[in-house]
Amino acid sequence: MHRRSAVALTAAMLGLGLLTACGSSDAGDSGSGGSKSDKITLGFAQVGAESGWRTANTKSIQASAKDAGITLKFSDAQQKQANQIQSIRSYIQQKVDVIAFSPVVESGWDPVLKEAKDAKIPVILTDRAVDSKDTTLYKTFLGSDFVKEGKTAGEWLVKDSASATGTVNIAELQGTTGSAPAIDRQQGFKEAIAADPKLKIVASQTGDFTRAGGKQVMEAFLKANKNINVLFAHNDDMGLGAIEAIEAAGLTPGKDIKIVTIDAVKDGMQALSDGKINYIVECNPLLGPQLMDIAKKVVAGETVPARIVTPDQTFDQQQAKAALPDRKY
Ligand code: GZL
Repeated sequence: MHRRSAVALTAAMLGLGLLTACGSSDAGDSGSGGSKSDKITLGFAQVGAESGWRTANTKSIQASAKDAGITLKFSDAQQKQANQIQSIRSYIQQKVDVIAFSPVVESGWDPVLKEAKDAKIPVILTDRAVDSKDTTLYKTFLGSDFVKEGKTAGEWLVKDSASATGTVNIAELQGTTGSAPAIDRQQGFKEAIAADPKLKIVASQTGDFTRAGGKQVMEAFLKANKNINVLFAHNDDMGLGAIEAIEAAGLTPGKDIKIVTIDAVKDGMQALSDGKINYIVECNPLLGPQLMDIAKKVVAGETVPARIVTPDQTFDQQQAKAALPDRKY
């Protein structure tokens, strides 16, 4: 019998209380009596709450699970890989139906993903990727193309600097060291600015995707470099922190130092509208609906594409002004 119809038949029999599902977990099982409800239980191990983007991403996942009738077990790793690994192990012990997570860094996931595979629990990568060579360890990677985001930011700078005479000194605030978005955005940006030899990165350091990190590192950049012309921040939050440092140094963000960032969260879009940021490449955090759809398909044994790319757009000042009133995040 085809797997899908077997699953459908099992679900029907479960509904009639004719079967108790094997591997059911009593924790959080809202089913009545001995039979497990046919509700899917998804274990999600989130990176943390480091930025406006992450907050919006968490809200999207939580709201979408509710809308989809999926029981969500959720953990916040406070940007520590050990905490994410511990959460995934806990979900395996609880025998959830499916696991999803946004890997805080690319490396070091094979052992725990092999444990999930051995437990026959499918894994969905959301937002960020892992560098594992064994792609059977997860069903799909749902998220934006970070290399393209970095490239788009760099291409804007090449155009914007076309009429500049002399060297354009660039400071770069990198995201979390070892994370897919930091590695890929840096790569894409570097590839794009190679088109114009006057564009030079004179300072580059991680601000860990946080506002406080961006402010602290920008203060150090400004002390060490007297002539920074442009800031490329891997996310809005670090850019917003850098704006505080730039203003405290008596400079005008968006004019004395042009700023290009990635995410397009509301606070970033407001700064763009106010002229303190000059250009933003969006990275859409609202992955919840797609994640729930993928979770249902994966649990039903359906095949899903190995890579699902989230579409992004870009904003200049006028576009930010127009988009702000309806901005969902
Ligand atoms: C990108 C996401 C990044 C955001 C940051 O998909 O992983 O992490 O750009 C967030 O704001 O902290």
